[in-house]
Amino acid sequence: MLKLCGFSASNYYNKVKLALLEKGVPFEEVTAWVGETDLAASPLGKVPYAITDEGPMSESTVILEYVEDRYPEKPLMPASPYQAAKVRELLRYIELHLELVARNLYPEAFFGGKVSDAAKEKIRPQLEKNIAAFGQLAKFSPYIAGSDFTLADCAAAVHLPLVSSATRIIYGQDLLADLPAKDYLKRLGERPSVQQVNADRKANTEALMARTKG
Ligand SMILES: N[C@@H](CCC(=O)N[C@@H](CS)C(=O)NCC(=O)O)C(=O)O
Repeated sequence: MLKLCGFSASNYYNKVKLALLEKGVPFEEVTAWVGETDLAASPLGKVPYAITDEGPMSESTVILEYVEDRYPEKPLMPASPYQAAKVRELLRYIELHLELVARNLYPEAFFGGKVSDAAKEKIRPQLEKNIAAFGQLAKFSPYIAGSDFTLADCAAAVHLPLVSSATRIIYGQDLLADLPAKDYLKRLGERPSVQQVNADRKANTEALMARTKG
């Protein structure tokens, strides 16, 4: 059985977990905290990583696409090559142009650290530009790529809430507010898979806090 390694407070881990739950693929969760990962499976020490019957692999979107190819029942990608590319485009925008840029704010927004004013000033226009570009591509009708729930929703469900709250905390303004992201995330929150991921995330975040304090 596929083993998903990492921890449920991680948004990257949850992106993959959501796809597995949505597809009904049996999997085993193996806790691997940062610093305690299998470096042969994930050479950068990042989570998530997966252990398959054929060997290990790292990088959440790579795992996501592997899961989709390996378990084609209940597809989360459109059959049309063009529409599939549009889903991948959204995945890339969310991961590279939203999450990775907003991530620079997380030390202060979520972890009690400090981000310099210069960095905050530099990040804000980047995020504004990237969010506007993402808004041109995202459909929200009702899902991020259109009428069907896809892999891009697995990414949006875990990354958009963090972009929203990090920018609200740091800039006093949710930079996603001009997009219909709030209603979209509320709709997604009605799905049992998203509810499970969120419940596990809350419990695991407490465990993580207890570890860092202890
Ligand atoms: N590009 C990676 C990013 C994964 C990532 O950054 N995970 C965080 C946890 S949310 C992590 O492992 N951080 C530890 C580190 O970067 O050393 C992916 O998509 O899997």
